[in-house]
Amino acid sequence: MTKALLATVVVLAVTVACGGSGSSDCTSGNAIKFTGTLTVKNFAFSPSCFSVASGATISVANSDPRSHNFTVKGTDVAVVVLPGETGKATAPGPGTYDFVCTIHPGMKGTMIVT
Ligand SMILES: [Cu+2]
Repeated sequence: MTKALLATVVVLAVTVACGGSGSSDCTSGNAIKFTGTLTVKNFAFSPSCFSVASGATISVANSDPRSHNFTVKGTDVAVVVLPGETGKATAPGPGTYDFVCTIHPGMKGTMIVT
């Protein structure tokens, strides 16, 4: 009985975490497990849908000849990355977050922090 109740609570928690304000169809089911580096190339983030552990270091490598930034909505994460350089950010607390380059609003993605 107690285990069944716990399982129900976990399912509800996961549903709420993934049904938040994320604007994309990035979910825990299709997010790529993050490997440490977020690449910026040709005005796009890769991967643009990933899962990462809270507190993990996110290296943002800019392969473009233009400056970009990695800004996570709803957090204080905002890292400027100059051409050819790599910036570092720390994954915030658990939740689903949209991120964007505020210089080029078309550059965006979603990360699921666990
Ligand atoms: Cu940019």
